[in-house]
Amino acid sequence: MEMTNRQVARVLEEIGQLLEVQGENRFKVRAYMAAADRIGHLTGPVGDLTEEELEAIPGIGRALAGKIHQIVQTGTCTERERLIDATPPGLIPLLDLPGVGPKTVRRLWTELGVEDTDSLIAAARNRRVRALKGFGAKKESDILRAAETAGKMTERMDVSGAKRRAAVLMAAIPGEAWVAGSLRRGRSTIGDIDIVTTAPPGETNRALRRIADSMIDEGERKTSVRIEGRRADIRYADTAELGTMLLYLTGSKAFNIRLRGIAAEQGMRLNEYGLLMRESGEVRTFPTEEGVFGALGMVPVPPELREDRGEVEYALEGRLPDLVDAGAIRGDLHVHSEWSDGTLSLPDIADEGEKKGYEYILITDHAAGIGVTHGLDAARLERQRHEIERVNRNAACTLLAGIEVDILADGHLSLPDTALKACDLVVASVHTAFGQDADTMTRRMIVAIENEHVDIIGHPTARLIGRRPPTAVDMDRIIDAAAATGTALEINASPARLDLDDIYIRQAKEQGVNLSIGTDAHRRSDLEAMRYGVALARRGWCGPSDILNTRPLSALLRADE
Ligand code: DGT
Ligand code: CA
Ligand code: CA
Ligand code: ZN
Repeated sequence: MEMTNRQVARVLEEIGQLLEVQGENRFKVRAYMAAADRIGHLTGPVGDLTEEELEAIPGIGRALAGKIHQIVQTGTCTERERLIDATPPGLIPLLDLPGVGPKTVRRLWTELGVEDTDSLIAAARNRRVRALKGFGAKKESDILRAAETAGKMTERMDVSGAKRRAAVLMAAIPGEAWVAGSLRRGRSTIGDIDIVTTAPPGETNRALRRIADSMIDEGERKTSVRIEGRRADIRYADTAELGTMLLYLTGSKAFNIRLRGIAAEQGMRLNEYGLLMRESGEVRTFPTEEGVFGALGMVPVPPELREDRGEVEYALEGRLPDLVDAGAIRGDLHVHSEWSDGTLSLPDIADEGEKKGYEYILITDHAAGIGVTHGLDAARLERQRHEIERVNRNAACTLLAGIEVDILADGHLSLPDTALKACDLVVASVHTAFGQDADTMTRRMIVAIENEHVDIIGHPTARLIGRRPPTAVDMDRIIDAAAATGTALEINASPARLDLDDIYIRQAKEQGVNLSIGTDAHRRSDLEAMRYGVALARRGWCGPSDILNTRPLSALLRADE
């Protein structure tokens, strides 16, 4: 497996951080950080360089060249392994907490004996962190909040991890199986995996025993397993009862309760095995969900809507909203190339777009700004536009020249208006100063929304599932401002983000705000995330006309005028 320059740079950066946690020589720390930067900026693959050629790079000496060579070959090096061995494993995740760097981790460890998230939370609650020189009560409460959020957030899986585990289970089950629960409803995070199957329980349990980490509970009606550290519930159903079983296990709980109420009003009792007619005592069973909905006098409710947020009333009246589906998507509006921190070349992206049957892909590399290495300045952006024009001459999928510009802490953008004006579409996003209070963050983003060159606000809350909480932004005000200016809000489809929440998507849609779905792809496989974004749009009750990237190219660009 070939390591990308970016991956090699990450390993070097990690070594630098671990050296700092270990309190080692700061020149050595700096040498690794500088080497990471150099490797990140190389034009060709680092794997093509010999040790001698590596050594010829300024700032990379013989010892470092040897280590880089080792990293390219094996993904790690003895120095990194030594550091990992010397560092309590619970300390390493602390490096990812917002506002906590290697220096802080070192001091928490050596001065307070903190070794993991739990001991950090305990130290902060006991007011021991503020006692450290230079820390104080404010920093202590920031750290406590970050540590508590991180702990809570890792309790749920992101959808890609859930899909991967579900696929392993489905492949092992000797018969037909269907995903149910929150995963089927397209939620952005998943508590546990739910699967319904008509396969024989005995044989299935034996098969599951072979692939699961452990069996939590094993039976003829249902079995629970642990797979890759997470829980999955497998429910056995007869084909004749599959409709009510799938309906029950898909939920949500609130939707199920409503449905039972509807049944009760009509003199019936609904459970996972069928529909009991109270008067006659007859039990009707249903092989499909459609049959159950029909018997209740409802049109079938798509899984993404099943939250008891008004969909039941609509379904009883037979007029559910027309929801966007994957087939209506004509392009991706957020893709990074190797011009910034992505791995794909522009021709690669055009090829991928063609394979997907897309009409267009908006190239949105990072603009130069705080915290982004490789960001494009105005000159490189212009060069990229020429390259895009060249690629477009023989591409079936049109590349659009866009940019992902940073919304700086005061709302100004990290590129001048003249550079933005030349873009087909501009995505503006927050990538720094995440900790601003609600009012500052909201005003900051409204300045960007009101900028006439900004077309789309990228990942509006900047959350990273399981890793960084949403900013304090007041989404009501953002939606109002987007509605007033005609600026679109992004539904970021990356499973790491899935940013906006469905309730805000629906609110934006209801206020006439356009939504754009972008994968934020940095590598080939990331482009597959579009379906998660579509599921989220459906959860926000969006139809095709609410989504910018269902428009044909000409209409999309007209929206920019
Ligand atoms: P999760 O796992 O937290 O992401 O969310 P779900 O919706 O997958 O919830 P889960 O796994 O606890 O249960 C799966 C489905 O089973 C749920 O969507 C509806 C149904 N269910 C679970 N508990 C109850 C309950 O107490 N009452 C009713 N009516 N249905 C329930
Ligand atoms: Ca579940
Ligand atoms: Ca469950
Ligand atoms: Zn971004």
